[in-house]
Amino acid sequence: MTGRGFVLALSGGIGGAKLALGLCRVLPPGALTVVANTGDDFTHLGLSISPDLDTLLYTLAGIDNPATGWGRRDESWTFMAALETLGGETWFRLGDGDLATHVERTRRLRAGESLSSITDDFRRRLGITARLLPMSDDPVRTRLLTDEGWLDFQDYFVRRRCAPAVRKIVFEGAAAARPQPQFRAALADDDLRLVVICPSNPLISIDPILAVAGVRDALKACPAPVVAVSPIIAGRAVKGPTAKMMAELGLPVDAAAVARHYAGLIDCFIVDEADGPALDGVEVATVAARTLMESMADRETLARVVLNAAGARQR
Ligand code: FO1
Repeated sequence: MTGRGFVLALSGGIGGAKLALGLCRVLPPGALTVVANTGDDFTHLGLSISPDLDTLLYTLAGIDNPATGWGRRDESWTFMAALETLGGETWFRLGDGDLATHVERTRRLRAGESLSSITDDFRRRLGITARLLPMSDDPVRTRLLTDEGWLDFQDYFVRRRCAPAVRKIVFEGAAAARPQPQFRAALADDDLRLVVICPSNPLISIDPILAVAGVRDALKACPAPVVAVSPIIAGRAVKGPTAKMMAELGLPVDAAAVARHYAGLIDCFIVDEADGPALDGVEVATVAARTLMESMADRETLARVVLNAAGARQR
């Protein structure tokens, strides 16, 4: 990647945030825009909580909890302990510092400010040089039909620890949701050099973004190459329920199934060395690389692989 232009990354969850950080560190300031899934968002204890936006805010600001990938590092838990004594709901863990994010976001949303505007202010205050956008300022809520009936996303993911078997996933509100304006504009911007689909769970982190009205078509019409990174390595997900969900939905649990899931949207697929480069039944160009991101160097190296793959495949 040389010269002017910017990169757009679609991300949700922990894995996506790791690559977003790698991209942020190898690109010039202001050359990265990250679009976050908001299908995980929910109202809890009267607070508007946006987990994937917060995972990106904390990760890009270097204040994320390295053990969990969500919430802040060096947290204290006085609020949770006090809530427990009062019989409040403590299944969704809110650290004292993280609580400030939810309280301030809720206050500003109630005052009529958009999620985008609040997010942009938060990222600037945290010293983040990348632009961070919610996929939409309209509400979209992921819900799952399981063998225990319909569950809201955080109920399924946190309270039930992904145990119920998933039969169907829906994104309530997505068809009526408008893409965040700068996100929509970026996809048609001549300065856009690359779109990266980060190694997030395709079913619950990327699909909600693609389900927002007009996004899939805008991505197909996008002049820039679209490169996706596989979240599956040698048949297993690095973290979270991706593999379990794919199996429950009847998908083969391998990188090729992810490439097919993105068929028609991507120009290049980055797979782990354990799986690639040849993927049976997959037409799209594939590049094999180390996709497990343990160190900061791993994050930056994978980011460079993604940028180079795009350079090699200008539409
Ligand atoms: N994930 C958990 O597994 N347990 C939690 O208690 C938890 C709390 C939490 C608080 C704030 C936040 O931004 C994220 C939090 N997450 C928690 C992760 C959350 O469930 C996200 O939706 C996942 O990271 C998937 O994107």
